[in-house]
Amino acid sequence: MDRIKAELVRLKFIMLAVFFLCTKTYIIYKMGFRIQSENFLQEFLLIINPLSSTVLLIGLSLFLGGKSRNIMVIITSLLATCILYFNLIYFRFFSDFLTWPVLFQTSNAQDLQRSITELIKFSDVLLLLDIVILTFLVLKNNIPIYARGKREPVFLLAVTALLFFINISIAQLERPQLLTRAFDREMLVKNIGIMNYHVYDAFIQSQSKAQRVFAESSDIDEVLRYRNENYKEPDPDMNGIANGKNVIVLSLESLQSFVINESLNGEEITPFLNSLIKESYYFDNFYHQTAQGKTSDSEFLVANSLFGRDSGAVFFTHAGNKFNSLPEIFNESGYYTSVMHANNKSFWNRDMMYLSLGYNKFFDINSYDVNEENSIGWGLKDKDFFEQSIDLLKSQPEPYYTKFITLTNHFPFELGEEDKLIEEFDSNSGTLNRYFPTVRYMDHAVEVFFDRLKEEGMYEDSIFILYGDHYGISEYHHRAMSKFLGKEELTPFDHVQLQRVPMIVHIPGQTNEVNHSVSGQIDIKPTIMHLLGMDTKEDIQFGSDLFSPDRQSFAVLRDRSFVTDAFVYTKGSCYLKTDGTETDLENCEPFFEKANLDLDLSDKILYGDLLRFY
Ligand code: GP9
Ligand code: MN
Repeated sequence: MDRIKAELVRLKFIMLAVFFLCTKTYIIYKMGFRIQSENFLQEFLLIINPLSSTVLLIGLSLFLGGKSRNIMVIITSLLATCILYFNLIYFRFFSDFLTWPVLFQTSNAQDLQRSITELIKFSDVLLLLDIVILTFLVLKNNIPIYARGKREPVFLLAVTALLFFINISIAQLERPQLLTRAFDREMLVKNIGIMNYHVYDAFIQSQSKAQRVFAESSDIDEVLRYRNENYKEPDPDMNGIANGKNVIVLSLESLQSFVINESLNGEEITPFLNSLIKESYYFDNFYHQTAQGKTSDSEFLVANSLFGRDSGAVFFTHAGNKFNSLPEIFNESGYYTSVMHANNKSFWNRDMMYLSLGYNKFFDINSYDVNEENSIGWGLKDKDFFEQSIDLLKSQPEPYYTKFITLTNHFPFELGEEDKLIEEFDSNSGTLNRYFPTVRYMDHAVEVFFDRLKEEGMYEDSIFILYGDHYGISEYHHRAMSKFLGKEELTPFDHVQLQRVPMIVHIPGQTNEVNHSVSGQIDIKPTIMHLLGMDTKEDIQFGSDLFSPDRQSFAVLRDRSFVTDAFVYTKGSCYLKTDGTETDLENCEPFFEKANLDLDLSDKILYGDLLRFY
């Protein structure tokens, strides 16, 4: 007991500095970054999350003895304060946290320079208060000088590890998959703290850097050969059919195909989409090909006809790559390109990635009037989102390519009573039960959008691409899902079939056609390009035009499952497409090569940043 007491006395100065820095970090969280919490646990995390990194940083002084130890405490406090302050200045301008790539991006820095005087406040001097006190104490010789303790460094590392473990466990409770999905910088800062976030960011960035360094320009030759072999001529009747028209893309949150043309308690689930399909080209064997990056993966697939990563989110890891994206191609053809989505711009690192993809403008949450009344769940309700978007759409020069991303039909599928147009389902899964009314609501919101476009005379001159971004109901809800589908149980085959999402191409004045060929999000880019009469021969892409007469009916999912006209391959087994019975693996084998080459070559481009050589 006495030894512990003695040790604590020895550590008094260091503990004081830790206390100061943690308090300062918390104050900056609340007053600078204006981080809000929704419950006690989140607030608690906010208070404790600076601890592990602060103890480690200030504790570095334990490796020294004598006078230098106290000086080191002051230096590390100052260093941490600088990091916090850079973030604060950056935040005041961009409402976002620093990332390593941003530090080396000169364009951002120039933006900052111009307004640096506005970003610095006189009261910021207060951030140095602790440093002043610590320095004063040392100068006044109030702090005893100790020799280096042998065991202290080990003790330091153990305490840091323990504190970090406690932090991460609580964070994992609050935000499952926090680190693997890494969707939002604010979320990361809220959960693991700003310093740990910087370390995590450095790790993610270095991972992708390594492969890039070793890539050579000749690496792209194999990809070019593969692309040439797989190029498909467009359908002459469809090629250029939408030339010069505005292109409106709707990314429909968590919409899966199993609700299309179906009803619940005698009520249609998607009456508007069902009627739209009757005047559109509808693809009913179309698959999402996303993984952990969810919406952002689907955006990546659509923009590049390249696959996202099998883990993590390409929007975070490869935002610095060179792409030949759809928005860029549209820009070159004289189009104005934009995204409308009423969420924080940093979510999924969109603000950074959209710069790389070349969008002219991102209408994020700040372009919308969002308040308590018009929000639910993740934010602005879809109907209000579309209504408010009309004026934004009008403000754009024509022709434009604009993508809308809806939000209401997002897990956990919350909806106010007044917006419930159909009843919930009745199963053991609240998630699945609530899914139907939110899908129905989104369907209604899209209807309102179309009505408004017609009223404003903006409908005729546009073509529309609507697709589901990814699944909304995960495997976890299979029991409930089997009840809805009227099946005894769901097999891996059924699971793959549930990865189908609606894909609709609506060209005003064109008649209806249902296309059963197997396809996926990777095919959207060449399809749009050909509809606009753009040449895809020179473009590196892994999909093919959905209208092309000789396209191969095929889709590979990101987990390497694949689907052909006759077979479904998943989890090492081959199934007959007709009835889902398991069949000889030999039947699926001829397609292994294509499935693997599609994914592997696409990955090669991504990890090697090979398009910079093209
Ligand atoms: C958030 C929205 C939802 O902006 O795109 O993201 P998700 O969780 O579906 O990937
Ligand atoms: Mn989504």
